[in-house]
Amino acid sequence: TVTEDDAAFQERIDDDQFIEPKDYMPEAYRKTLIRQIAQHAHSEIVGMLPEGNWVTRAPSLRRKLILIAKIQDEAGHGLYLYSAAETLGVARDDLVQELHEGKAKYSTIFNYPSLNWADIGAIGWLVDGAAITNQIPLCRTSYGPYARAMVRVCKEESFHQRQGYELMMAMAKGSEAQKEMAQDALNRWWWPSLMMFGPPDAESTHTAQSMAWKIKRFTNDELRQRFIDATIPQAEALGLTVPDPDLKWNEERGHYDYGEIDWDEFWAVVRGEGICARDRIRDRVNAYEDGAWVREAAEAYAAKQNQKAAV
Ligand code: FAQ
Repeated sequence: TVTEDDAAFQERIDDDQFIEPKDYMPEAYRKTLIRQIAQHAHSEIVGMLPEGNWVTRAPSLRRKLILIAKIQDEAGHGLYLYSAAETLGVARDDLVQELHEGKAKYSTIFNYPSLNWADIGAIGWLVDGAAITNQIPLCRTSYGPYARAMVRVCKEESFHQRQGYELMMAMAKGSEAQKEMAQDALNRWWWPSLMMFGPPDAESTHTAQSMAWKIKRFTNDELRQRFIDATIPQAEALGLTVPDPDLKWNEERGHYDYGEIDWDEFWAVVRGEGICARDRIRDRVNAYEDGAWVREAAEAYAAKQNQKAAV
């Protein structure tokens, strides 16, 4: 049954108004947002790991500086997102604990290994490219704190995408061996990047309701197509080959047709069977435990400041 409150809420959504933390919202809307924002936050934090793998082996000081700055940005994104989730009445500590217990989802993409230096380029180009395609529309998602967090996140992701593409360009126009590394990275990251957009619309549990609530502004398949259409000319400019023999421009549709995505692989990675899944959680738990002294020091400092203020 739809209550009067629910009907008024839907009217506000239909009128493109933002919903703010203290406004009325249906419980299911709140739950969906907590789920999506928390998964998004976890993705940003776990997403630091594949790139962190290359910090000590970046080939020049310039590349190392760029990479460290990018990884630091991802940490910031995770923190804004946990804060946005907290406005819905959950505690960040609880969300983090669920991640560490292996109960929370994060993007499948971060369970693949980063094997050669060109992977850092491919991650920026493709993974950040896919992330922007998905997140630009989220700047107009119906929940105010999430939408506002996305504005800055998208600006930073655009820089990340550019640095990745510039790195790919250097590799693709470099020596024969560098070009091979670039092609190898594209071969391994292409399909997992397409999977970032989630299951096909027909199998997506949440899309219909999330579209009605304007949490999502486009469906998974719409955004996947938009990403493919934008990225193919970029691959051509690099002189690299996208590993999909069925990829073909469809004049009638005005879009690229593409081959079948391996959805069995996708669901296996969602279930936690990705190549790096265990390493990722172990690394996060270790980082959290190793950082305990920082949290304790911050708490001791805050207590001291409070004591001073009370005097
Ligand atoms: N991985 O009904 P739907 C980044 C799950 S970008 C894992 O379609 P929904 C930047 C889904 O949770 C990456 N699980 O779900 C960066 C649901 O399971 P549940 C993060 C997935 O929510 C770059 C079930 O399948 N971006 O981090 C995936 O309507 C470089 C059914 O799916 C975001 O999170 C997947 N790929 O649509 C950082 C963006 N796809 O919860 C470092 C915000 C689906 O029922 C380095 N999120 N599932 O148990 C979204 O836009 C949406 O949540 C979708 C999924 C589109 C991801």
